[in-house]
Amino acid sequence: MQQILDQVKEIDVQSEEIDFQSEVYKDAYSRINAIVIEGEQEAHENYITLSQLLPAQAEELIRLSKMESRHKKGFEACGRNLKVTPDLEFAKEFFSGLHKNFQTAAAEGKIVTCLLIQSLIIECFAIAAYNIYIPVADDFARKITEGVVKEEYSHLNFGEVWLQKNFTESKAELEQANRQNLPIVWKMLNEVADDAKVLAMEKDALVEDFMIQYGEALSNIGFTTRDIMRLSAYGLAT
Ligand code: Y39
Ligand code: FE
Ligand code: FE
Ligand code: FE
Repeated sequence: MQQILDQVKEIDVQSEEIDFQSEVYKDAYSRINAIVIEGEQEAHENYITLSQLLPAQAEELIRLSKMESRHKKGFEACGRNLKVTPDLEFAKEFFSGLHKNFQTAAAEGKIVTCLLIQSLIIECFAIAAYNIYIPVADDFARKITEGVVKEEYSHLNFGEVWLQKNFTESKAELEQANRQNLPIVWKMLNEVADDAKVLAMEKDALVEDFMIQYGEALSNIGFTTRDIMRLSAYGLAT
């Protein structure tokens, strides 16, 4: 218990020491905030696309897509609160690899690949980033992010449940989609590492949290520990 209290205190001190109004903080925030806003926008669109690919679950998927637009509004407010203008052009470029792969998969009716990209990879990336951000966020953004991350777990759960039910038929496509898309995630993490560091978010912590979330998701779907080791580190060469 004392250990937990010390940890909480340490986190508190850490976020008190950050100057949220410094130019260097606001500059880094203009990109990270944009990434999150663009990510939420694309997630919104991706769940609408998934609702067309999975008409039996359209109602639930539309519900998820609406949550994503609320998340976007929340993060826009975080940027306004710090008087930061998000660099949305940078963010579009940042997501272009996963975006293109999702679009192509959707056009080919590859539901498994779409679910892997949005509901596993992007949701795990979001959960890792939001969990690492919460202790070092300004008070306004912390409250918003705490509300958002709870919902991201339910989006991840949607993908896990569907892929677990259809595991046998999906396995080969999951392997292939993982090989195609996981290296893109490591590249994205490298691209954002310096800006994240300015916000007091360490790259190692982001990688670790992502691997934990993603590994747990793969396990829930039905992969063996051996498969998970191989899949979750694919393309990671730091
Ligand atoms: O499902 C979702 O809501 C995910 C789209 C949102 C993307 C979040 C992307 C977070 C990456 C931030 C990297 C900061 C270090
Ligand atoms: Fe979201
Ligand atoms: Fe999100
Ligand atoms: Fe989400």
